[in-house]
Amino acid sequence: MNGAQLGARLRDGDLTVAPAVLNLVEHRGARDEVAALLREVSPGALGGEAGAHVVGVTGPPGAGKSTLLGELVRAWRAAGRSVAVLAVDPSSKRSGGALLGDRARIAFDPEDAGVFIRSTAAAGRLGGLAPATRAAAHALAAAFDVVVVETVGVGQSETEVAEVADSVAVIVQPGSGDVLQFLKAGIMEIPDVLVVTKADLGEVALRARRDLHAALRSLGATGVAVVAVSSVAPVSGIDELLAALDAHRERLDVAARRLAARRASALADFAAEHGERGLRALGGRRAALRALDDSDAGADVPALVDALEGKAGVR
Ligand SMILES: Nc1nc2c(ncn2[C@@H]2O[C@H](COP(=O)(O)OP(=O)(O)OP(=O)(O)O)[C@@H](O)[C@H]2O)c(=O)[nH]1
Ligand SMILES: [Mg+2]
Repeated sequence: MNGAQLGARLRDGDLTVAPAVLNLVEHRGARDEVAALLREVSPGALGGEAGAHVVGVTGPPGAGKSTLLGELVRAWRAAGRSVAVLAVDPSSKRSGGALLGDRARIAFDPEDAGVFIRSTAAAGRLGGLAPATRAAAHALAAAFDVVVVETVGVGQSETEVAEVADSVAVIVQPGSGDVLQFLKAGIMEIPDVLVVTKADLGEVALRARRDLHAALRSLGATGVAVVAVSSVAPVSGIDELLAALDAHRERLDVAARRLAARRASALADFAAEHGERGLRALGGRRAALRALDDSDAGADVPALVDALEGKAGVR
Protein backbone atom coordinates (compact mmCIF):
# COMPACT_ATOMS: atom_id res chain seq x y z
CA MET A 1 0.00 0.00 0.00
CA ASN A 2 1.30 3.46 -0.78
CA GLY A 3 1.16 6.51 1.48
CA ALA A 4 -2.12 7.83 0.11
CA GLN A 5 -3.82 4.44 0.50
CA LEU A 6 -2.56 4.07 4.07
CA GLY A 7 -3.83 7.56 4.86
CA ALA A 8 -7.25 6.75 3.42
CA ARG A 9 -7.44 3.57 5.53
CA LEU A 10 -6.57 5.54 8.67
CA ARG A 11 -9.25 8.05 7.79
CA ASP A 12 -11.70 5.15 7.68
CA GLY A 13 -10.60 4.14 11.19
CA ASP A 14 -8.66 1.05 10.11
CA LEU A 15 -6.21 0.31 12.95
CA THR A 16 -4.62 -2.68 11.22
CA VAL A 17 -2.49 -0.45 8.97
CA ALA A 18 -0.56 1.00 11.94
CA PRO A 19 2.53 -1.24 11.46
CA ALA A 20 2.68 -0.35 7.76
CA VAL A 21 2.35 3.33 8.62
CA LEU A 22 5.32 3.08 11.01
CA ASN A 23 7.38 1.24 8.43
CA LEU A 24 6.67 3.95 5.90
CA VAL A 25 7.51 6.94 8.09
CA GLU A 26 10.72 5.28 9.30
CA HIS A 27 11.85 4.58 5.78
CA ARG A 28 14.51 7.00 4.69
CA GLY A 29 13.86 8.41 1.27
CA ALA A 30 10.10 7.94 1.44
CA ARG A 31 9.55 11.65 1.80
CA ASP A 32 6.98 11.94 -0.98
CA GLU A 33 5.04 8.92 0.23
CA VAL A 34 4.99 10.27 3.81
CA ALA A 35 3.77 13.61 2.46
CA ALA A 36 0.99 11.78 0.59
CA LEU A 37 0.05 9.91 3.77
CA LEU A 38 -0.10 13.08 5.85
CA ARG A 39 -2.09 14.88 3.19
CA GLU A 40 -4.82 12.21 3.50
CA VAL A 41 -5.09 12.78 7.26
CA SER A 42 -4.57 16.56 7.29
CA PRO A 43 -7.28 18.70 8.89
CA GLY A 44 -8.18 19.78 5.38
CA ALA A 45 -8.85 16.17 4.35
CA LEU A 46 -10.50 15.15 7.62
CA GLY A 47 -12.74 18.18 7.76
CA GLY A 48 -11.26 19.13 11.14
CA GLU A 49 -8.56 18.10 13.58
CA ALA A 50 -7.92 14.39 14.08
CA GLY A 51 -10.07 13.00 16.88
CA ALA A 52 -7.43 11.36 19.06
CA HIS A 53 -6.19 12.62 22.37
CA VAL A 54 -2.44 12.87 21.76
CA VAL A 55 -0.69 12.46 25.11
CA GLY A 56 2.99 13.09 25.72
CA VAL A 57 4.58 11.05 28.50
CA THR A 58 8.06 12.08 29.51
CA GLY A 59 10.38 11.89 32.49
CA PRO A 60 13.78 10.77 33.74
CA PRO A 61 15.08 7.26 33.07
CA GLY A 62 13.71 4.72 35.50
CA ALA A 63 10.88 6.94 36.74
CA GLY A 64 8.36 4.23 35.94
CA LYS A 65 6.98 5.44 32.60
CA SER A 66 6.70 2.06 30.88
CA THR A 67 5.18 0.31 33.87
CA LEU A 68 2.67 3.14 34.22
CA LEU A 69 1.83 3.01 30.51
CA GLY A 70 0.98 -0.67 30.91
CA GLU A 71 -1.64 0.31 33.48
CA LEU A 72 -2.86 3.30 31.47
CA VAL A 73 -3.29 1.20 28.34
CA ARG A 74 -5.30 -1.31 30.33
CA ALA A 75 -7.54 1.45 31.72
CA TRP A 76 -8.06 3.12 28.34
CA ARG A 77 -8.93 -0.24 26.79
CA ALA A 78 -11.36 -0.98 29.62
CA ALA A 79 -13.05 2.32 28.74
CA GLY A 80 -13.33 1.13 25.13
CA ARG A 81 -10.68 3.48 23.72
CA SER A 82 -8.11 2.27 21.19
CA VAL A 83 -4.50 3.20 22.00
CA ALA A 84 -1.26 3.63 20.04
CA VAL A 85 2.00 4.13 21.93
CA LEU A 86 5.08 5.48 20.18
CA ALA A 87 8.01 5.04 22.53
CA VAL A 88 11.22 6.85 21.67
CA ASP A 89 13.95 4.58 22.96
CA PRO A 90 17.27 6.21 23.73
CA SER A 91 18.78 2.94 25.01
CA SER A 92 21.59 2.80 22.47
CA LYS A 93 23.25 5.84 23.99
CA ARG A 94 21.98 5.56 27.52
CA SER A 95 24.35 6.37 30.30
CA GLY A 96 22.62 6.62 33.67
CA GLY A 97 19.08 5.87 34.58
CA ALA A 98 17.27 2.62 35.09
CA LEU A 99 19.71 -0.18 35.59
CA LEU A 100 20.04 -2.49 32.65
CA GLY A 101 17.61 -5.29 33.20
CA ASP A 102 15.61 -3.13 35.57
CA ARG A 103 13.63 -1.68 32.72
CA ALA A 104 10.05 -2.70 32.35
CA ARG A 105 8.46 -3.10 28.95
CA ILE A 106 4.99 -1.77 28.39
CA ALA A 107 2.69 -4.65 29.25
CA PHE A 108 -0.18 -5.24 26.85
CA ASP A 109 -2.30 -8.01 25.38
CA PRO A 110 -0.78 -8.95 22.00
CA GLU A 111 -4.15 -10.39 20.90
CA ASP A 112 -5.89 -7.06 21.39
CA ALA A 113 -6.36 -5.34 18.01
CA GLY A 114 -7.16 -2.06 19.78
CA VAL A 115 -3.58 -1.59 21.00
CA PHE A 116 -0.52 -0.75 18.95
CA ILE A 117 2.90 -0.25 20.54
CA ARG A 118 6.13 0.58 18.75
CA SER A 119 9.55 1.62 20.01
CA THR A 120 11.75 3.67 17.75
CA ALA A 121 15.37 4.59 18.21
CA ALA A 122 15.90 8.20 19.19
CA ALA A 123 17.39 10.48 16.58
CA GLY A 124 20.02 12.94 17.86
CA ARG A 125 18.93 15.64 20.26
CA LEU A 126 19.08 18.31 17.57
CA GLY A 127 15.69 19.32 16.22
CA GLY A 128 13.63 17.60 18.92
CA LEU A 129 11.61 14.50 18.17
CA ALA A 130 12.51 12.47 15.12
CA PRO A 131 10.39 13.55 12.14
CA ALA A 132 9.27 9.91 11.84
CA THR A 133 7.76 9.97 15.34
CA ARG A 134 5.96 13.21 14.69
CA ALA A 135 4.63 12.00 11.35
CA ALA A 136 3.45 8.73 12.93
CA ALA A 137 1.69 10.59 15.75
CA HIS A 138 -0.07 12.91 13.29
CA ALA A 139 -1.13 9.99 11.12
CA LEU A 140 -2.30 7.58 13.83
CA ALA A 141 -4.29 10.37 15.50
CA ALA A 142 -6.77 10.04 12.63
CA ALA A 143 -7.69 6.47 13.62
CA PHE A 144 -6.86 5.77 17.28
CA ASP A 145 -8.71 7.27 20.24
CA VAL A 146 -5.50 7.84 22.18
CA VAL A 147 -1.98 8.29 20.81
CA VAL A 148 0.86 8.34 23.35
CA VAL A 149 4.34 9.61 22.58
CA GLU A 150 6.80 8.51 25.27
CA THR A 151 10.19 10.18 25.56
CA VAL A 152 12.96 9.94 28.13
CA GLY A 153 14.60 12.94 29.72
CA VAL A 154 14.02 16.05 31.71
CA GLY A 155 14.39 19.72 30.91
CA GLN A 156 14.17 19.51 27.13
CA SER A 157 11.98 16.51 26.53
CA GLU A 158 8.73 18.17 27.64
CA THR A 159 9.29 20.90 25.08
CA GLU A 160 9.99 18.35 22.37
CA VAL A 161 6.97 16.25 23.14
CA ALA A 162 4.79 19.36 23.28
CA GLU A 163 5.50 19.64 19.54
CA VAL A 164 3.01 16.83 18.99
CA ALA A 165 1.00 16.30 22.16
CA ASP A 166 -2.29 17.88 23.22
CA SER A 167 -1.46 17.09 26.85
CA VAL A 168 2.02 16.58 28.32
CA ALA A 169 2.41 14.47 31.45
CA VAL A 170 5.77 14.60 33.22
CA ILE A 171 6.50 11.46 35.22
CA VAL A 172 8.79 11.63 38.25
CA GLN A 173 9.63 9.20 40.99
CA PRO A 174 9.83 10.13 44.65
CA GLY A 175 13.07 11.82 45.63
CA SER A 176 13.87 13.11 42.16
CA GLY A 177 15.00 16.54 43.27
CA ASP A 178 16.28 17.49 39.83
CA VAL A 179 12.77 17.84 38.43
CA LEU A 180 11.80 20.00 41.39
CA GLN A 181 14.86 22.20 40.89
CA PHE A 182 14.35 22.42 37.12
CA LEU A 183 10.77 23.50 37.66
CA LYS A 184 11.69 26.14 40.22
CA ALA A 185 14.52 27.46 38.07
CA GLY A 186 12.28 27.70 35.02
CA ILE A 187 14.59 25.36 33.08
CA MET A 188 11.70 23.03 32.57
CA GLU A 189 8.47 23.96 30.90
CA ILE A 190 5.46 23.55 33.18
CA PRO A 191 3.71 20.30 32.28
CA ASP A 192 -0.04 19.90 31.84
CA VAL A 193 -0.12 17.06 34.37
CA LEU A 194 2.55 15.98 36.87
CA VAL A 195 2.70 12.36 37.95
CA VAL A 196 4.57 11.00 40.96
CA THR A 197 5.10 7.26 40.54
CA LYS A 198 5.80 4.52 43.07
CA ALA A 199 3.17 5.74 45.51
CA ASP A 200 3.39 2.27 47.09
CA LEU A 201 6.64 3.51 48.68
CA GLY A 202 4.48 5.56 51.02
CA GLU A 203 5.56 8.73 52.81
CA VAL A 204 8.42 9.57 50.42
CA ALA A 205 5.95 9.67 47.51
CA LEU A 206 3.50 11.83 49.42
CA ARG A 207 6.29 14.25 50.28
CA ALA A 208 7.35 14.43 46.61
CA ARG A 209 3.77 15.20 45.66
CA ARG A 210 3.52 17.97 48.27
CA ASP A 211 6.85 19.51 47.20
CA LEU A 212 5.92 19.51 43.53
CA HIS A 213 2.53 20.97 44.33
CA ALA A 214 4.15 23.76 46.32
CA ALA A 215 6.65 24.47 43.55
CA LEU A 216 3.87 24.73 40.97
CA ARG A 217 1.87 27.01 43.24
CA SER A 218 4.83 29.32 43.72
CA LEU A 219 5.11 29.49 39.92
CA GLY A 220 1.45 30.43 39.68
CA ALA A 221 0.63 27.15 37.89
CA THR A 222 -2.38 26.35 40.03
CA GLY A 223 -4.28 24.54 37.27
CA VAL A 224 -1.73 21.72 36.97
CA ALA A 225 -2.90 18.44 38.47
CA VAL A 226 -0.35 16.50 40.53
CA VAL A 227 -1.31 12.85 40.68
CA ALA A 228 0.34 10.07 42.69
CA VAL A 229 0.19 6.61 41.16
CA SER A 230 1.38 3.13 41.90
CA SER A 231 1.81 0.83 38.94
CA VAL A 232 2.60 -2.22 41.05
CA ALA A 233 0.22 -3.91 43.44
CA PRO A 234 -1.69 -2.36 45.01
CA VAL A 235 -2.19 -0.32 41.85
CA SER A 236 -3.58 3.15 42.61
CA GLY A 237 -4.16 6.56 41.10
CA ILE A 238 -4.72 5.37 37.53
CA ASP A 239 -8.33 6.55 37.32
CA GLU A 240 -7.36 9.93 38.79
CA LEU A 241 -4.64 10.26 36.16
CA LEU A 242 -7.05 9.42 33.34
CA ALA A 243 -9.48 11.99 34.70
CA ALA A 244 -6.74 14.64 34.95
CA LEU A 245 -5.68 14.00 31.33
CA ASP A 246 -9.27 14.13 30.10
CA ALA A 247 -9.92 17.32 32.06
CA HIS A 248 -6.89 18.95 30.48
CA ARG A 249 -8.03 17.93 27.00
CA GLU A 250 -11.49 19.31 27.68
CA ARG A 251 -10.13 22.72 28.67
CA LEU A 252 -7.82 22.82 25.68
CA ASP A 253 -8.32 24.67 22.41
CA VAL A 254 -7.25 21.59 20.43
CA ALA A 255 -7.30 23.31 17.06
CA ALA A 256 -5.05 26.13 18.23
CA ARG A 257 -2.58 23.78 19.91
CA ARG A 258 -2.39 21.46 16.90
CA LEU A 259 -1.94 24.37 14.53
CA ALA A 260 0.96 25.70 16.60
CA ALA A 261 2.42 22.18 16.81
CA ARG A 262 2.29 21.67 13.04
CA ARG A 263 4.02 24.98 12.45
CA ALA A 264 6.72 24.23 15.03
CA SER A 265 7.20 20.77 13.47
CA ALA A 266 7.52 22.24 10.00
CA LEU A 267 10.16 24.67 11.17
CA ALA A 268 12.04 21.88 12.97
CA ASP A 269 11.95 19.67 9.85
CA PHE A 270 13.08 22.57 7.69
CA ALA A 271 15.94 23.39 10.07
CA ALA A 272 16.99 19.72 10.26
CA GLU A 273 17.10 19.57 6.47
CA HIS A 274 18.63 22.93 5.61
CA GLY A 275 20.41 24.02 8.80
CA GLU A 276 21.34 27.54 9.77
CA ARG A 277 21.84 28.53 6.16
CA GLY A 278 18.27 27.64 5.37
CA LEU A 279 17.00 29.60 8.35
CA ARG A 280 19.06 32.62 7.31
CA ALA A 281 17.55 32.45 3.84
CA LEU A 282 14.16 32.86 5.52
CA GLY A 283 15.36 35.86 7.49
CA GLY A 284 15.72 33.91 10.74
CA ARG A 285 13.54 31.75 12.93
CA ARG A 286 11.09 34.48 13.85
CA ALA A 287 10.53 35.59 10.29
CA ALA A 288 9.96 31.94 9.40
CA LEU A 289 7.32 31.57 12.11
CA ARG A 290 5.66 34.78 10.91
CA ALA A 291 5.56 33.37 7.40
CA LEU A 292 3.95 30.21 8.76
CA ASP A 293 1.36 32.31 10.61
CA ASP A 294 -0.02 33.34 7.24
CA SER A 295 -0.24 29.77 5.92
CA ASP A 296 -3.40 27.70 5.48
CA ALA A 297 -4.61 26.41 8.88
CA GLY A 298 -5.58 23.05 7.35
CA ALA A 299 -2.13 22.39 5.84
CA ASP A 300 -0.13 19.36 6.97
CA VAL A 301 3.53 19.51 7.98
CA PRO A 302 5.09 18.49 4.64
CA ALA A 303 3.02 21.14 2.86
CA LEU A 304 4.28 23.74 5.34
CA VAL A 305 7.89 22.60 4.86
CA ASP A 306 7.34 22.89 1.12
CA ALA A 307 6.13 26.44 1.54
CA LEU A 308 9.17 27.34 3.64
CA GLU A 309 11.50 25.79 1.07
CA GLY A 310 9.84 27.77 -1.67
CA LYS A 311 10.25 30.98 0.31
CA ALA A 312 13.89 30.24 1.07
CA GLY A 313 14.58 29.23 -2.52
CA VAL A 314 16.20 25.97 -1.47
CA ARG A 315 13.83 23.50 -3.09
N1 LIG B 1 7.72 0.12 43.77
C1 LIG B 1 7.41 0.47 42.53
N2 LIG B 1 8.27 0.24 41.51
C2 LIG B 1 7.92 0.61 40.28
C3 LIG B 1 6.69 1.25 40.01
N3 LIG B 1 6.63 1.53 38.69
C4 LIG B 1 7.78 1.09 38.15
N4 LIG B 1 8.58 0.53 39.10
C5 LIG B 1 9.90 -0.06 38.91
O1 LIG B 1 10.83 0.93 38.49
C6 LIG B 1 11.74 0.41 37.54
C7 LIG B 1 11.75 1.25 36.28
O2 LIG B 1 10.46 1.19 35.72
P1 LIG B 1 10.21 1.48 34.17
O3 LIG B 1 8.74 1.41 33.95
O4 LIG B 1 11.07 0.66 33.32
O5 LIG B 1 10.68 3.00 34.10
P2 LIG B 1 10.89 3.90 32.79
O6 LIG B 1 10.63 5.29 33.22
O7 LIG B 1 10.10 3.38 31.66
O8 LIG B 1 12.44 3.67 32.52
P3 LIG B 1 13.26 3.94 31.17
O9 LIG B 1 12.45 3.39 30.03
O10 LIG B 1 14.53 3.22 31.39
O11 LIG B 1 13.45 5.41 31.10
C8 LIG B 1 11.32 -1.03 37.28
O12 LIG B 1 12.11 -1.86 38.09
C9 LIG B 1 9.88 -1.06 37.74
O13 LIG B 1 9.49 -2.33 38.21
C10 LIG B 1 5.78 1.49 41.10
O14 LIG B 1 4.69 2.03 40.98
N5 LIG B 1 6.20 1.08 42.34
MG1 LIG C 1 10.64 2.77 29.69
